[in-house]
Amino acid sequence: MKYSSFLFAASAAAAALDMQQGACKLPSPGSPQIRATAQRKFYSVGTYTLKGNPNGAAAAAGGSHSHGGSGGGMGGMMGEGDAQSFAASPSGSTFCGTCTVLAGQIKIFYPDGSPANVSNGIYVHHILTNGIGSQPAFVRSGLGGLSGAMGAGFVGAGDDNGNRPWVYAPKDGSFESGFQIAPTTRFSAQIVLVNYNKVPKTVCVAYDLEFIPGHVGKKVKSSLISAAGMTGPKVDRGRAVNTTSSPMAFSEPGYIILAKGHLHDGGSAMYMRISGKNSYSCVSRATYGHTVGGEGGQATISDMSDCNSKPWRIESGDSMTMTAEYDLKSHPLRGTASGGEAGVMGMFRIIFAPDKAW
Ligand SMILES: *[C@@H]1O[C@H](CO)[C@@H](O)[C@H](O)[C@H]1NC(C)=O
Ligand SMILES: *[C@@H]1O[C@H](CO)[C@@H](O)[C@H](O)[C@H]1NC(C)=O
Ligand SMILES: [Cu+2]
Repeated sequence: MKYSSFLFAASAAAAALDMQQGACKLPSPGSPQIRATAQRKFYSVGTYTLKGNPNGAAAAAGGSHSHGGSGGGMGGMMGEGDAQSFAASPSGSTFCGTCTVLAGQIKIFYPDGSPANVSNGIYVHHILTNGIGSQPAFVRSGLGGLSGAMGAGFVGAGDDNGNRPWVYAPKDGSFESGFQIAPTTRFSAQIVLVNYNKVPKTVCVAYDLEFIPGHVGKKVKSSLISAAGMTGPKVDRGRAVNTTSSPMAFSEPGYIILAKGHLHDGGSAMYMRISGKNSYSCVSRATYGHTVGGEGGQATISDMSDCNSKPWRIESGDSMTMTAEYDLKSHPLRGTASGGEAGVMGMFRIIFAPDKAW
């Protein structure tokens, strides 16, 4: 579809929308993926209206690249000029009450229940949902850990990682574990979206959760750990470059259930290596595919592979090193709707099931 007709169709659809809150038709989720006996449901945290963007998707296709390539670091986290931020404060009773979440994924819908996504101009910059209340760190990550600053990371989505569920229990069934919540558990959600449409859009943010009622198995910890401290990885316009962390030691024994890289556009892969009593490696590779505004737009990351085929045994003192690889020759930084370039990040989301209850 040509861009002009895309916009015409989009504005006709928007005219028919009214801005009522909380009204979203949610499709029924599929069957459970981790345990056949689990339940699966959609829970909405709210309806959000995004302002129209004067430059539309043209900005994503050809940003003016006005700022340098030294890496925007945390700018990418907190939002560039084009991102619109909302805060939500769901509690356990917004979700499944007293339950153990085995897997979760955020899905965004228009009020009629159709998916809002990058093809129709809605780009998920970040949705981070953190438990309020501290989660003792399982890795001594120094500055690179957001784990210290935030509670346990619940289901989230990033530029790249909305397409696969976060998994809190081993798929191979070797033990039971999950993200345990209670009705009074409080969360703080930061919802950062970009609207590449010229017209306002209303979307509904829903959590697709697979869970078991009650508390079962090991209570997981979930942290986002950076390969490049708070400043973000290096980038170079002319070639692919790696940024490698210093070694970070695990501070308690347990199992890694899931490791999944988080990159922004421009990134090609995240590498993790663990050595000590145990040794593992994980490559989480970016696939580019989706385009902003449909055909002909700039390619953005459509998938990050993850490592979760079986749990990895970890002993206290095992050491982890991470590398973030950015390749701007193959993939430009995301063009922001205000004509600039988006910042970069290089992190791993780690879901850890400690031996010791906490
Ligand atoms: C976006 O949703 C539409 C359905 O409304 C679908 O056809 C399209 O493939 C989706 N695009 C992406 C990138 O998921
Ligand atoms: C980055 O490091 C990984 C893992 O060691 C390696 O496979 C890759 O080739 C490196 N890339 C560059 C650009 O050096
Ligand atoms: Cu990010």
